[in-house]
Amino acid sequence: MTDQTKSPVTRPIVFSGAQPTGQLTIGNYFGALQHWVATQEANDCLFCIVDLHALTVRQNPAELRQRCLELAALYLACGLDPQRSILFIQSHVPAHTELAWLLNTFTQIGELERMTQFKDKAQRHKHNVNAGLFTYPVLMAADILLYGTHKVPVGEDQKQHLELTRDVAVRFNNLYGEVFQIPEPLIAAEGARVKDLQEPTKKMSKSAESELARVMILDPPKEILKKFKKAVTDSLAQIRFDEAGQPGVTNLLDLWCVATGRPRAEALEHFGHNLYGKLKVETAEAVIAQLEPVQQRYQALIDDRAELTKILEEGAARARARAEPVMRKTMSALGLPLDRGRFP
Ligand code: ATP
Ligand code: LTN
Repeated sequence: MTDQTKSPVTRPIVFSGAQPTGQLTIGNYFGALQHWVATQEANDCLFCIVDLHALTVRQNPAELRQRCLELAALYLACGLDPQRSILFIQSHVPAHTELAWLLNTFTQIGELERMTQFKDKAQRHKHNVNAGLFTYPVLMAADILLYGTHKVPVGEDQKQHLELTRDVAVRFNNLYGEVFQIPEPLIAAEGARVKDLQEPTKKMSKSAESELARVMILDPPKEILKKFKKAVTDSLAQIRFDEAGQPGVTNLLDLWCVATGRPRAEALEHFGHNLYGKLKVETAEAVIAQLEPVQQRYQALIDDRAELTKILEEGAARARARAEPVMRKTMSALGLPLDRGRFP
């Protein structure tokens, strides 16, 4: 039996999400979205727009609403297919926050204090270190565990959150029996850690201060070329993979590999003893070529608000139904009453 002919029930369940906190970068694309598209073939996938996570940093309400739609259009433009996968907005499925509350009581403060994303964000948003920022990983654990997820395709930066999710699920199961499926992270060998073009020791982030630091999926080709030409490298004048000694050059080489689909050895052969100019320009060209079809599809999709809304509403209805069995099992395990109307 081929994967396509297997029923959704027997295919592994995949869950992932991105925050509608701004335009997505090529880090999000090569680290996550590109892999999500590929996983649709053989898996039963749910892809979420995690608007509740975005609230951990202050958002403008009208912009947040618009960004959810833009992110939905981008999901579709990248190739996520609402016929095959469930695409939805997190806040449309109340079970995410319900389960998050229950899981809060199985998560230790010390565990959350160790999360590097919390430490980074608390540092960057000193005036608003809210409790939601602190318990962000618990809501993420709820997202994942709610659907009996087997695999979670994410970038390297999310590995620690996945480990916490697993720890919480194992802890719960040890106390109450096999309620949660223990999920595995799916972190690609390439593209999982795209670096900031100006400070190549840091991950490329949507919210980086300098615009030159990040390349957006929807940046016009001219912009992309400009940003790559200004990328920080070094003065060693040698092309090699050396993350510690030459992070800028290594990042460009890795991006060239991921955008062309060619292996590292070929990159070294191709760029040989050239100066960095060729590396910058050709990496930009490879990235532009990858993004061009996505950009074209996006323009056609973003104006059709009615269609986007319909896809998201249908996705949410399917997700709500899918979330119910785990929610029931969890409540039952904890001794919570099951007759509260929503669960006949
Ligand atoms: P923010 O910068 O606002 O915190 P983010 O881009 O880190 O946002 P998400 O939008 O939630 O966060 O990320 C969606 C996916 O993109 C996640 O799977 C994440 O691991 C991946 N990702 C984000 N940045 C990179 C990067 N630089 N390289 C590879 N993958 C990344
Ligand atoms: N925290 C993730 C986004 C996210 C997520 C998830 C990813 C929220 N819930 C569930 C995978 C599975 C981030 O990338 N910042």
